[in-house]
Amino acid sequence: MRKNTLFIVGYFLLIFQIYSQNNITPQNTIKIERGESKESIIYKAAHVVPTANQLDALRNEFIAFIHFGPNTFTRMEWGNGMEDPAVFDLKTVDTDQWCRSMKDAGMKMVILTVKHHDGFVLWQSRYTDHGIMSTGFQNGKGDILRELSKSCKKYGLKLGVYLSPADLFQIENPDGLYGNLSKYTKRTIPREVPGRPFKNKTKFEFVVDDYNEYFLNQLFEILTEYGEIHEVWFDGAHPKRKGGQTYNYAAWRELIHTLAPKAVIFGREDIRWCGNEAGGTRDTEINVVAYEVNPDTASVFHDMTAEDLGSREIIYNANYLHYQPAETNTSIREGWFYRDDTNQKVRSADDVFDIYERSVGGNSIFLLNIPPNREGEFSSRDIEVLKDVGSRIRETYDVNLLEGAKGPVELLDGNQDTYLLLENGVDEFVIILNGEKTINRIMLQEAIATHSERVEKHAVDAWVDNEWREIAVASNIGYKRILRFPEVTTSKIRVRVLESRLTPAISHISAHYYKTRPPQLDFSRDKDGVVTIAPMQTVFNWNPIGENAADNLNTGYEVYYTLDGSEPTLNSAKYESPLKVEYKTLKAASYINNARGAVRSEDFGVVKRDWALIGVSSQVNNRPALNAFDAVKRTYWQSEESTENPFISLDLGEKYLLKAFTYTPQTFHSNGMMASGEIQISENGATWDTVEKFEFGNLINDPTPRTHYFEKPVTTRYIRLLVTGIAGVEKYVTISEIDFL
Ligand code: FUL
Repeated sequence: MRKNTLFIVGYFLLIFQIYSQNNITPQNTIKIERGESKESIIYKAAHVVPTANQLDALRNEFIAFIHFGPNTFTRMEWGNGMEDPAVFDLKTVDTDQWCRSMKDAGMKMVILTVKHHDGFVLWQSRYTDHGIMSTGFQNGKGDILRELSKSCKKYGLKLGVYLSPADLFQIENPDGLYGNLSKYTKRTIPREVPGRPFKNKTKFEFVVDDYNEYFLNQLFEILTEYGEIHEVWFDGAHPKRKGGQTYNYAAWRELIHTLAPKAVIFGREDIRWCGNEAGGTRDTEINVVAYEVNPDTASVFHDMTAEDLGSREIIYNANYLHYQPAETNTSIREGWFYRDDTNQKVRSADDVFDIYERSVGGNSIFLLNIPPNREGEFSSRDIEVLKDVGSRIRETYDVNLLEGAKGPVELLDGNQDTYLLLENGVDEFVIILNGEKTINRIMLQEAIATHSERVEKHAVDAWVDNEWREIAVASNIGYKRILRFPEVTTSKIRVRVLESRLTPAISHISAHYYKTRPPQLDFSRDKDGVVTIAPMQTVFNWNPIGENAADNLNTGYEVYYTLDGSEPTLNSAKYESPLKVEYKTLKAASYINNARGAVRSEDFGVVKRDWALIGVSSQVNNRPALNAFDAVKRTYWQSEESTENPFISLDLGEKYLLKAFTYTPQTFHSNGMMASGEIQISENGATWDTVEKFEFGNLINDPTPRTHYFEKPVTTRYIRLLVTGIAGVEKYVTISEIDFL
């Protein structure tokens, strides 16, 4: 009796503590006090909500990135800042065509790299000559941002700008402003330039140095002269730094908030990077994230790339809780810039649609890069993919199979502002369909604007054979969760919230059907050159009760392939069992009846079985040089730390005619990435001649295989790879695989 009374009193005290401490209204950032109880922290987390701009950004869902500049012409991933502006040899540009394709894909906004790391500007800046004004394009009068902003208006797209804080032109050029150790003094932004007045008369005064002044002046131009800007994208990547240059972010932010009040800032407090450039979204992408310092006033870029940013365990140790959605950014092509239409791979529509469902349907924003080519257009291959993806999105998600269904009306009314509160012990709801329907997708949304993200785990059941069958389980919902499962025919579905923070508010449920296509294929080759072709194992965010989803979905298909570079058809060779492929391009596609899936193509080079190691600069104990050519991606060679250039020399067993070399980096960490090197050959394996030099950019963020095509093919048996540059600070190299084509 006494014990019970104490328990009840304790319980009420706890509730009182939570409510008295935390009688809070929803906010974008909430401070956690020292020694605060777990319950109180959860209470606060359940009140962290997006700003109006963040909510709009989430509702954009699918947006475009455009990487365009000197790299488009030099075919580099990163320029060095010393390029002659004339390399940007553009004759025509068709931004209407870009916008039409984005609309076809269902995108709502486009972000243009108005200045990438090389410092070259794509608009008519008053503050530099290093840009489009110094090229032959439209006699130096061209302005890509202007063209794009006009097309955006015409096609109803929002516009965003990527302005790289890292600026190699300003670093390398002797009069460059970056890291020039100039004094911090009071400066007026914008600095007036005779003959080029601004229509916008706003003036700012900031105490900044030369580079920050330059950056602010440029922000002023792009935020006032090109219509409403909806996103400003700050890249955290820095190929180089100089002079201890720091950024006056408080000034940048004040200027952005004043001049572009609708813009979200990427890389800072508004939008975070998802942490990879491959299109991966976390299984649990919670946008209520933990911060040590106040994200609204912090002066440095935050690393928000850890796997877990917002679970209970993480937020219990936070000083601030902040709402910050992730952007899942990736490129439709290998690399961020256009290179060519022969060797540069383009993602299939299957791939892009899969990323769409996992990112948008995983509580994040999908930012897909489509790099225009040297004619200033999207290449036809990219256009086809965008069209196909757009029609898949419309065909799947514009048809709601809960049309006419019965259940809580707030969930079915198509209005994101109405919601069902799961309170008073109710943690599930049932929807009665308008007859039997075959479905394989469910979409759920929470009322995040008012109630934050509260669901931590949920399950969906379908009524099959007179009982409930669980068809999907996932963690959070947030802005949007798309659940994917093998098709089921049912007349009733039930959603169960299994774990949550306070009372969840669900605003939407719909059911859909995606017509499954013949599966995408994957190749794997062993040391003997034998290739196995199998359906790609897509990552599904659901647990279909012990079933292997990918295998279930991928039935009834056949695979046809070619080895002569031609496109596979039903008349090509049929794949029955693994086959040896050496020195050839393998192209394969799956078929279900007459429908063909995406073509998978890969150049396979010299088989590595008879290769021998004839020299290596050094190797650490458990990472021997042999790992660099064992045909196993998991293992890698690591040289010892040294200031000397690492190298590895190989005997290929016999003479081969080689036209390219592929470097596959290890993906366990970002140290030891090979940024540049030389290919050397030898007659005897003793004396070496350099025949090729290569450079690879952006390996730390994007550790995908890189191929360097030789200027002239070489014939050799002995070959050496000399590493002349390593990305990052570590002075050793890591190589998962070397291949010669
Ligand atoms: C990275 C950059 O280094 C790449 O070149 C690209 O712009 C990508 C979006 O961000 O950090």
